[in-house]
Amino acid sequence: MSTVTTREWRLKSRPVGLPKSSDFELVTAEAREPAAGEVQVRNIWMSVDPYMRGRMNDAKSYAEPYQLGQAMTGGAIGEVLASQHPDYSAGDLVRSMAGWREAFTANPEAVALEKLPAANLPPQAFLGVAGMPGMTAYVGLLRMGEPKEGETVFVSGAAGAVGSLVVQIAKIKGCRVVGSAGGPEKCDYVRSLGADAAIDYRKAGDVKGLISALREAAPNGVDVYFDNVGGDHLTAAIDAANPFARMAICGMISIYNATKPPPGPPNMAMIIGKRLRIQGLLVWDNRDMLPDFLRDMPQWIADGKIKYEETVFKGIDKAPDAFLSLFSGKNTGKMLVELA
Ligand code: NAP
Ligand code: FER
Repeated sequence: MSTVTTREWRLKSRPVGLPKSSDFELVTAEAREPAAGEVQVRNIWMSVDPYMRGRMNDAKSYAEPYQLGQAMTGGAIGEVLASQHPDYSAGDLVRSMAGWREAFTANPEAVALEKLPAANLPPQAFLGVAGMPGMTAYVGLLRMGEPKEGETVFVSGAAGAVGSLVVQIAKIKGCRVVGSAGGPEKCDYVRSLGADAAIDYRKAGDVKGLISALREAAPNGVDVYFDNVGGDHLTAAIDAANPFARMAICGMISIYNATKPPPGPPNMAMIIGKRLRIQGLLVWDNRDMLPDFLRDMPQWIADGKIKYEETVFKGIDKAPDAFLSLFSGKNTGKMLVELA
């Protein structure tokens, strides 16, 4: 057992609009020997996720904001180096919320430490397809969307971590699937996942273009909309929605960096006549579905029904770049930082 030197990313200033590199600070710190009840962990992978942008604001939300001058947090996979806790031993692979750092010493409860679930998948899969984003796709589509065989599902952000899984789960459930993503290569990827049609929202241009592209891609209308993007995508989905369509509002990444309140969809009155059900989704509310998710997802992967992609930045120094790249769509599938 010994003290380990680590580097950790702290929030230096609260970003205005798209965060800048200067909003973050890489600081050297120590992960000391564990005291009684503690574990010392070296992180191998860390996750960067769009929700982290919200935690950089000093705003009331489902989670506490990141504190200035303190290490940021987020999902991470690591290996226990030393343990003074009866449930953990050196060599255990663990997941925690102590990301944005190379190593840490903590009480397991303080960092939501857990051993990786038993499934024959690489460890970093538990940050993506078999982790929070996978669970989000699963509960958002199945519980909020209630897709029925033959119905049309529209998902935005369809080449991303959550969206790429929504596409495939909807196909497993026998739906017709339309996905939108930025650029022709991502649209090819979305089709390769089984989507019946893909919309390049950049090519579509403005909201009028998006509406006509969606009408063309979903000639029978949209029964379920899984929103990862918000803004014009939500307007287009309301336009194309069939009566009694369900909308799972999972994310609105197009407005996370807005510096003034973005306008709502101008066609909201259609919610009435179409009797739309529009529901916000927080993955954590749905822990009761975790056993089902951990049964289905590894099985679907083993059966070849679910494919998943990862985009990997290497080294702790690249973590802010990886995070910022979410907003310019540099990832296909789950964005990850490999630390060791
Ligand atoms: P992701 O989709 O893997 O990565 C973000 C993607 O967003 C980028 O690759 C980019 O793809 C797209 N994007 C960025 N700016 C955009 C813009 N202005 N307009 C349209 N698309 C834009 O991220 P993820 O982790 O899977 O998360 C997807 C969404 O789910 C996010 O909105 C996130 O906040 C939300 N989420 C919610 C929960 C929850 O519990 N509610 C849990 C997890 C995730 P393109 O290249 O296609 O533009
Ligand atoms: C996310 C985007 C937004 C997310 C949570 C939120 C867990 C919640 C926002 C709020 O409470 O204001 O990706 O993931």
